[in-house]
Amino acid sequence: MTKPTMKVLVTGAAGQICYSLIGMIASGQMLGFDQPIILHLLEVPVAMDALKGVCMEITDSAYPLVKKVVATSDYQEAFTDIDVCIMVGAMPRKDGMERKDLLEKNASIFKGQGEALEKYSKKSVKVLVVGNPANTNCLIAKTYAPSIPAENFSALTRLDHNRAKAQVADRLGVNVSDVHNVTIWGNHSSTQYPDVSHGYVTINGEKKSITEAVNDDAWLKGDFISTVQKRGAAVIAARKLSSATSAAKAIVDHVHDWVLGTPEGEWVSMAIPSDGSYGIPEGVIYSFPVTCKDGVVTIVQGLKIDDFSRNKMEVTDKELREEKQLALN
Ligand SMILES: NC(=O)c1ccc[n+]([C@@H]2O[C@H](COP(=O)([O-])OP(=O)(O)OC[C@H]3O[C@@H](n4cnc5c(N)ncnc54)[C@H](O)[C@@H]3O)[C@@H](O)[C@H]2O)c1
Ligand SMILES: *C1O[C@H](CO)[C@@H](O)[C@H](O)[C@H]1NC(C)=O
Ligand SMILES: *[C@@H]1O[C@H](CO)[C@@H](O)[C@H](O)[C@H]1NC(C)=O
Ligand SMILES: *[C@@H]1O[C@H](CO)[C@@H](O)[C@H](O)[C@H]1NC(C)=O
Ligand SMILES: *[C@@H]1O[C@H](CO)[C@@H](O)[C@H](O)[C@H]1NC(C)=O
Ligand SMILES: CC(=O)N[C@H]1CO[C@H](CO)[C@@H](O)[C@@H]1O
Repeated sequence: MTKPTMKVLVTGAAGQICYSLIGMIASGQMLGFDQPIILHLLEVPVAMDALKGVCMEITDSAYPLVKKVVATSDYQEAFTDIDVCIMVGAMPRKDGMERKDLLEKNASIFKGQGEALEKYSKKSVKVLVVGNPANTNCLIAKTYAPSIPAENFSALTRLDHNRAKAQVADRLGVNVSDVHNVTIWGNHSSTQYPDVSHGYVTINGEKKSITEAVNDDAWLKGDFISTVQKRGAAVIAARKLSSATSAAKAIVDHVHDWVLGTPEGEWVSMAIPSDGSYGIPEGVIYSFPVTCKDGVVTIVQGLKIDDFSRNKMEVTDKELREEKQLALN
């Protein structure tokens, strides 16, 4: 029995993240190795030649799960009947560029694409916004697609989540898959709060809190947090281009867990419309610890928040609210 085909739209498909991403999706890493897909690839008209090259490479890779590829710069063609929408297309942040500049220039992209979601897509479409400023772009797209449930919009903080896990694993010399329940709170920016206070590691089959295993509070409250917060900038400084292959991997992880479920005993971080949990008022797209089952995202409840965490969670919330004002004006 083959599963019904799923339609996946990727925007910014000729860009550098998508150059890593499309192959991962086409091979089945994102939606399952038994899930046939139709790829919709959206680009701006000037990038259509480059996109043609990408399409040739998809053909040449001979992916058994790819039933069809639609490469287009037309919103109707791109957004019609899609099941998953991955919005990567935007202007990447360059060395020294302020996010404010990006915001003004690119809010209009997400307004137009939100309207296209509203008009052409299935109401059950799952939307992931990656293009920066991701949280606020997601809010804009959601605003212009009012008939799609808010629960089906999200922005990417999984890259930050993965970075936090990797830093802890490296510090402890353990497998990254033995690090669990770290949280990214807030905005995908340098004010995000990577929080390991509820996390645990499995060492020789035994669970231990990360705080206890690391046993270095100064590092956990200092260099660890700032390394994760500033990792994106560090990659840009080194590569002169923003993170691409790690962003692609994070996108695949995010959508995989959203559609197919988070593993038992584990939560992940997703930026989603706040429902008031943890005192973060509604109205912003904020990253929370979540579990997913049958396509439904649930915020992990009841975590104790100490003063150190509370303060950091509020800083990032305040910033998102300011940005929301700016964006919606
Ligand atoms: N949330 C995260 O964790 C995270 C991580 C890394 C990068 N990013 C962001 O992802 C975005 C893409 O990064 P990249 O390195 O692939 O950039 P890139 O410049 O290589 O590619 C972006 C592509 O988007 C296309 N594009 C622009 N406007 C478009 C539109 N209206 N419709 C369709 N396509 C459009 C461009 O033509 C370009 O090919 C950037 O905004 C970057 O800051 C986010
Ligand atoms: C979050 O915070 C910054 C403020 O420095 C804002 O400008 C930025 O665009 C936001 N980031 C995202 C990804 O939304
Ligand atoms: C979100 O989308 C899924 C399918 O992708 C759908 O089953 C679900 O009903 C949607 N969520 C809500 C709250 O409607
Ligand atoms: C890391 O963990 C994964 C999953 O448990 C396992 O498959 C892999 O072999 C481990 N790798 C190492 C180097 O221990
Ligand atoms: C980790 O998160 C999962 C999902 O919320 C939860 O079931 C589990 O109890 C958590 N583990 C620990 C040790 O807190
Ligand atoms: C639609 C839109 O305004 N896009 C802009 C996004 O930002 C880049 C970089 O400044 C501009 O080139 C785009 O025109």
